[in-house]
Amino acid sequence: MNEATLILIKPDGLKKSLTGNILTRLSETKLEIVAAKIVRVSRSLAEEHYKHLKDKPFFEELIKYIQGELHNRRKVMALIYWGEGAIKKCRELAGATNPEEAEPTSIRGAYGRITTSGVYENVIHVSSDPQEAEREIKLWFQPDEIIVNLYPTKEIVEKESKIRVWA
Ligand code: DAT
Ligand code: MG
Repeated sequence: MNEATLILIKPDGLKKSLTGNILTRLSETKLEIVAAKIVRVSRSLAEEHYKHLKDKPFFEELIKYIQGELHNRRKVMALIYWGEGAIKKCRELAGATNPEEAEPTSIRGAYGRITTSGVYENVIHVSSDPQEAEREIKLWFQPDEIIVNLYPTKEIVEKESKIRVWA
């Protein structure tokens, strides 16, 4: 069954110039990229994304990490991969959450590290299951930014909303 997963190349991945390497590794899956963009991560987006970890002692550092404050790179690359078994395929390539426990040939095993303050800098995020994927994709992307119809949508008329257009 086709499914979708959110992928984030985290600020350490961008700072270490790993985008090409990571995308090359992910291309082994033969999945399709159906959305991609560079995002400046707000505090509220970071907190919402990691809300399942808000009681953990490392939460504050994790928020700083995903916002790029630990790497002076205030952006992440967000993509959606889509196809048969997308979540399992991408999580296998990513490797274990803890980079020291990840297979050395996995993305996190090859490129991740644990900082002295204990943050797992594991260069990539992959959704953990279909429910999380849906929650995360709806958090990071609007329907029109995705080239396939993943989830039901509706049309609304927004009155008096201010948008920026090219001058
Ligand atoms: P994953 O990213 O593999 O889905 P997760 O959702 O449990 O893992 O955790 C999200 C991120 O939080 C993870 O990529 C790195 C960080 N993290 C998780 N557990 C940690 C720990 N024990 N110490 C430090 N950072 C941790
Ligand atoms: Mg997770």
